[in-house]
Amino acid sequence: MKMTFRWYGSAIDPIPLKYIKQIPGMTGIMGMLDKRAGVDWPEEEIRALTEEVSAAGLECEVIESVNVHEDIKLGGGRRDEYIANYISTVRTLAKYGVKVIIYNFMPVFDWLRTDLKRVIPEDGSNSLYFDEKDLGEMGPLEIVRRTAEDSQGFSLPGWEPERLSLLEETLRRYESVTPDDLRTNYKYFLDAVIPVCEEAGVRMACHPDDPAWPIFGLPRIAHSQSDFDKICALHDSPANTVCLCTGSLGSDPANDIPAMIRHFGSKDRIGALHVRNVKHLGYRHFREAAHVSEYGDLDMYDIMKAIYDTCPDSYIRPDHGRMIWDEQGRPGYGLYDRALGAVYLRGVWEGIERSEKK
Ligand code: DNO
Repeated sequence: MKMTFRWYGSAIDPIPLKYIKQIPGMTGIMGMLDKRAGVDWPEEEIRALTEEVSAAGLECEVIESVNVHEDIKLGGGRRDEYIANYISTVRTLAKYGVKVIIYNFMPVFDWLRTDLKRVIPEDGSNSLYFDEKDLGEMGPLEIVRRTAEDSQGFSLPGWEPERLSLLEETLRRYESVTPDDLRTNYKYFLDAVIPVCEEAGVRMACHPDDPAWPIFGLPRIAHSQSDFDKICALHDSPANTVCLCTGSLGSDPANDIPAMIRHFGSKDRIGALHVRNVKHLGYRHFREAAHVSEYGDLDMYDIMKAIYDTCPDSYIRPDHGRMIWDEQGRPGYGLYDRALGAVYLRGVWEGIERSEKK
């Protein structure tokens, strides 16, 4: 298991690499460049990022949020141009030692919440919160406005302002798109990109829909085991993998997360994992929780054991968690609770490792 930490780059991440290095068990980061979807990431910036990370004694083998342009998802007129840029980015990342690229195929929105700092009454911390009822009342424009306001000036992954400025137009373009249409366009993308990944030694890892159901009537095709079976079958290759995000999939209590890890892990189809906990509050209603099993509804021992048994060499990162100790930071990406989460997960791992070796 390689324990990593999400890092946005020194220009926009308030957390210095040396703090990440000080978290016990940390081997590397899941890095990114803050780029619009569709852009070919400049080699100079990729080189600078990977050099900075390795100078800090950490690895940069996973890159996150190489976002897919809506034209690719919609099968629009300029998709070949955007796919060519994507392929060029894949090649450059591989050249600088990147082994896994995390992306998603969610129409319009990346992850979505109705409150970015809902106070947890039990301890006074706050965390990301979602209630489908509130979503219905707000509608897409209002949710974007509130998310921007609540993010307190921090950029949020997948919420690039340029893309959201086209929100109404993009929503209209999706009106007639069915899940099968989306899968057809997805296959077109994978058929072009995966052979390049195989040649370059990189794996693509698709992040699930978050939350794990359709929102605003948009087609969503990545929120259950059978969805990901279909995605893997669109272009069957060890380079076409799942980013198994326990919290995104776990927002739907019907998803059995340890079983899904075993299913995809035993087929070598997990490229990376995001590990976090959620507390179910009702129908399509949840909040994010401390990583520790008893504080949420996901069993972290069963999750880590499934990883240990089926894909023990995976890249993992603690995800989200709460904002604690009055930390002011990018919602979902505070330092403290993610660091506690990482060390807790490392502890669970140590326990499993020792008892298995007896
Ligand atoms: C949310 C993140 C996602 C993820 C992207 C990958 O907190 O896990 O934004 O990075 O979906 O493309």
